[in-house]
Amino acid sequence: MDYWDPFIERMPKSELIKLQEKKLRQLVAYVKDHSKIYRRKFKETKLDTDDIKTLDDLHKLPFTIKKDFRDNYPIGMLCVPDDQVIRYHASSGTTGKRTIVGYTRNDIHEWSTSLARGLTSLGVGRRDIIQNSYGYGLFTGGLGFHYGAEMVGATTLPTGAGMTERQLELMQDLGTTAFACTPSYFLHIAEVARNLGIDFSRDTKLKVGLFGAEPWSEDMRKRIEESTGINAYDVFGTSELNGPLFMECKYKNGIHIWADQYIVEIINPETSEPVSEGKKGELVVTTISKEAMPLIRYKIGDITYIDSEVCECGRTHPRLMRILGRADDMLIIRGINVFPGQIESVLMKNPELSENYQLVIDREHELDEMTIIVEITEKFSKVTKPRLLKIKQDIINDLRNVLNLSVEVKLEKPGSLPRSLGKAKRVIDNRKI
Ligand code: DLL
Repeated sequence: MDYWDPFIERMPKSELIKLQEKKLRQLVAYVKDHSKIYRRKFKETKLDTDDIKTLDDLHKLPFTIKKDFRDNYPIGMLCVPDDQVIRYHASSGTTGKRTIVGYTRNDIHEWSTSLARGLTSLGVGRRDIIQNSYGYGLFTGGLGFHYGAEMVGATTLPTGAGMTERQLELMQDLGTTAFACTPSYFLHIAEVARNLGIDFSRDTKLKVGLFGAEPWSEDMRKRIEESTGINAYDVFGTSELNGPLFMECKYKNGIHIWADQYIVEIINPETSEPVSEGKKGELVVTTISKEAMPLIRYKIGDITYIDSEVCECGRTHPRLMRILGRADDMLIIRGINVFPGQIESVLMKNPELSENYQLVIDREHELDEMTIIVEITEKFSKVTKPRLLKIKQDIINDLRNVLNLSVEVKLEKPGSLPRSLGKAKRVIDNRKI
């Protein structure tokens, strides 16, 4: 097993905690000195910063939320003078005003190091060619992966998003071994490849997919791996914490967080109280290595759970189990909590159904109606009407069992739903609430 930094990655837990505690104390002193916003937050919560000594004191610190970025737009969250900032990225702002994140030279180094550790943990290194199809520009996916890939000495092919046929041509011409993009865009690439008669195992050297930036299920992974013969790994991150940061190792048993750089907590999204290890809740992260825009107890909004057991690969840092959805993505349909991921899991168990689906929610006569539109795969597109009716009824029954909810299902021809180059838009909520 290769490690990027064996000393840190296999550090005994007790030492790792000591390191986190030391860096936490430094962080609290740093933001007190460098940030008006945190000074104000500490004052409002009557926090005596000398009281923050160990991880047990973490809960005394105030949360940071996306609104803090928005209220202090564009760069009020900066803790360094402008001349120390060497880059800005911004989130797309689809759910409100965009957030701008600044980076010092050291922040870029730490960020690239997180990715270098992850890439090494899943076996990608200097002999690999990484085709990076995450969007370059303000989105963190492109440049984030680019720097991480260069750090491990891989050859980077910075194609960015889109131009699918060109992606496939370059993949074959240059012998791409690892492909980085959203899982939904990779499904689109795989579909175009099929239509062009390209077989990944026969015609390409592709071995690894580095997929993230949007939720995807274990069943989706199975689909991708079985249909293309590659190993699909989950990558997690968010722009406020730098960008893509953490990934699964070869064992695909959770996403390795780097505890010397980030402290993670899981809280109950309703009460904000910590939940016990292994229980689902909202992810909260404190950055203990960032300079330009460090964050204390940042509520990311994603729902997941943590496993702190040492991984089979020997790494001692905690692992995020799959991201189950966002606290604010949870749909409430006729009073029932529904995560889109639960629906995806049911759909993906049916070999007749493709990975292209959309959930449309309407409100008719004060009642929520959810329609699931899903494409039939090319292979099954010629099945008889009675068979189609049977498939549809089976999905309705399975969803009723899983969600406790009756939904409408529409089966569509292959190619009828829009495809995405980046994050897929799966949910269309037409309710005016
Ligand atoms: O999506 C950073 C990124 C780029 C991650 C490339 C991975 C790969 P944002 O645009 O700020 O940053 O979106 C962050 O996307 O809070 C999650 O809700 C979602 N997300 C990211 N990765 C995953 C994943 C980038 N592996 C938001 N599974 C996060 C599920 C994910 N959701």
